[in-house]
Amino acid sequence: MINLRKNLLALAVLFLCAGISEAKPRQRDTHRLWYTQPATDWLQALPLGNSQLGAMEYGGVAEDVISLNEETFWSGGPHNNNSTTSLQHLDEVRKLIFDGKDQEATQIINREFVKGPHGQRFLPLGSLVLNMQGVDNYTNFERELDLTRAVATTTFQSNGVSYKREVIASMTDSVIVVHLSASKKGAINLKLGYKSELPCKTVAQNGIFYATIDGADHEGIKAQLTANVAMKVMSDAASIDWKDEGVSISQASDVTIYLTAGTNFLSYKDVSGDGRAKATRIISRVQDNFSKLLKKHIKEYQKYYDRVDLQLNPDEEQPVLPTDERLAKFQETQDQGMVCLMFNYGRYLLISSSMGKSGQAANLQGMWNNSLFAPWDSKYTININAEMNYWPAEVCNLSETAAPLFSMIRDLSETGAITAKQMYGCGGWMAHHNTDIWRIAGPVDASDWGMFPNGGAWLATHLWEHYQFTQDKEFLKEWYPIIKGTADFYLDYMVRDPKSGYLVVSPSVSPEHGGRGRRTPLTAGCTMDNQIVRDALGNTLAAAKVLGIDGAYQKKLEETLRQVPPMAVGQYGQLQEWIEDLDDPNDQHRHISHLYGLFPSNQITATNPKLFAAARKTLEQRGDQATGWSLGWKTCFWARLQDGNHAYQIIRNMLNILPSDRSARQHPNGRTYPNLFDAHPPFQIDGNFGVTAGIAEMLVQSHDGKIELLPALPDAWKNGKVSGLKARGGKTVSIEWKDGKIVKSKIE
Ligand code: FUC
Repeated sequence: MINLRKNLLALAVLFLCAGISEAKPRQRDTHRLWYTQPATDWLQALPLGNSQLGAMEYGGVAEDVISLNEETFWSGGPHNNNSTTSLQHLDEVRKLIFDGKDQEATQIINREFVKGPHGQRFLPLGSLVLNMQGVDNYTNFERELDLTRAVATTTFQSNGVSYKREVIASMTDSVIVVHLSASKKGAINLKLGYKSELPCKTVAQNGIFYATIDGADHEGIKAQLTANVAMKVMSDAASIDWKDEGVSISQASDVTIYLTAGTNFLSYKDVSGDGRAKATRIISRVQDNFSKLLKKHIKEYQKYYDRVDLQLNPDEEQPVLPTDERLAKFQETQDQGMVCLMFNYGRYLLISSSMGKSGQAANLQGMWNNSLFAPWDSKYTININAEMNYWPAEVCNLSETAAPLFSMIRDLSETGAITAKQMYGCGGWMAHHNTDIWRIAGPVDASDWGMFPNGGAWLATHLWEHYQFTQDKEFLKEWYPIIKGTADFYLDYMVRDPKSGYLVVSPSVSPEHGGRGRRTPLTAGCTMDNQIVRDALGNTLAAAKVLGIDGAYQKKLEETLRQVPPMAVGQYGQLQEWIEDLDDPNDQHRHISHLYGLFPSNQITATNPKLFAAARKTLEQRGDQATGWSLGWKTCFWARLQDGNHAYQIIRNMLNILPSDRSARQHPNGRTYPNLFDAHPPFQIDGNFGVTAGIAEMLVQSHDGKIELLPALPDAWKNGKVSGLKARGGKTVSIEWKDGKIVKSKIE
């Protein structure tokens, strides 16, 4: 490791020295995905989004498809999934767990606690289909996604005419905009249509084309949402023919298509909105021509994207290859521009899928889904995945993108208060391992996954982190009751373990994983429980201190914290996942929940060498392969262990192509699709966000009371610079290094 120790010990105060030199012109292909063929499936298409509307652009020639999403279009309607019988069985279940009868307890939970429904589905909106005449034979095809401007562009030539198609999800005007232009006057002859796998009616009225798409019933919950798409066209065409089945545009050289959508969703408990009126209002309001809209969009987008700049080995020659070929060769080339591209893509995806207080948080697929039945319903798994989505938010200087997450937390603090009271007789609020747009807080699926009572408290740690990074006291004041609500829940929910005498969370599971000799994951006081409790109570305590309130309550928190089981090192030198030493050193399960204390929390740091070494042993035992999201987490873990080379090895394992066609079978370790979406497989966006956070974490850390620069720099990142990353305490960090040694740095 290049000069690691020296860099490690670098304290903030030591680096208030020289400023960073002017950044070189951007390395273009660290900010651009490009291809020489149209996409033949969805995992080759390129994502665009303005948080409310999402689009996947295929870049077809004679036929192009733009697959669409609207963030509030989900199956079902307002409901909850709280059991009314769990409370009367709670004591019995706890006793059975303490007596080692986890199987009997599991049966009761499956019968009395997990009653369903098990979460609703995020639905596809349908697709805009563009059929262009006279371009069957084409040359010089290229399509790209420019991350510096959030624009997808397709260009080709046909019959001596140059055609260009640009697509944006406008960040300022709530519309998807498709702009087509041709070098020859009148060369564009185009038909626009709409298709959806859900029941859909289209109609043309007063120069607006509408599609009305029915929602879906799911698990006995009736569809209460309808989506409305509205589209209009501005063009120099000789004629535009509006028909209910589509729009025909003849002899144009310039066409701008504006498309928006709305549903009747207003909140998790209110579906009395009018999606058609909303869509009509938005589409009627947009009057700007493409170049004006584009300018506004780019300006708004760059406010966020331009905050951070990362360059790794910038003087190294980079392969000039289409992105899919470049990715396929990465194991050989180890071209670090590809790592930068992945990092930039993560920032792009977060800006595109998560903005605005009234927006929806990024779900398992961000906001891009073309399937009627998306994997895991494309909902929110809150025993790791939804949290991982937001790991880059603060450190990558994109605090604003967390606003939709905070709105979801606020909703859950309401629905989860009912769950806490009704299901467990507790105050405060809680949520289990899954939720959806209706903010269900009860357990789903079955005890093995569902009986995780810590989803709400884990989410709420993001509120405290936001304060840590921004030092915004007003924010802390506003959100304190919700942070405190998670502590209130544990104060009531925890019970005394008759064996150890500690206060433990019960019933619980260490996410989706059981220990040796146990037949089910059901348990009490597992390591992750205790770590999350320490954060929930500890963050509440720290917040109360900052705000100077709740003196007596602070004492109670302190007393309780002393009674939470400490972390333990087991027989194989590993950090124990459970209160008993049940780990199997050959087990390579994807969830490494007990290392929550290492990342995202800060309970295991180099200042405690015993736990630090045990965490390392656990990671070694779990190996370097995993599902996409688990690799994202492992990158963060190795970064926190300050082992840059190992963190980089995990990034390499992630940057392993998984083709989206049949040849996928030959790539069992493929973890990144041709469009750079992360592969669990299937596609899950959390891995994209996890690795983005991990790369940032390799460069700057601030979780242990100091700012560390280049704490986990791998040998492969010999030279480089980064600017604009954030550290706790409201600091902005820039670093430049050569031969692994810092040459310039700035902390503002
Ligand atoms: C958790 C994980 C799975 C998957 C799902 C969405 O259940 O264990 O691997 O990522 O969430």
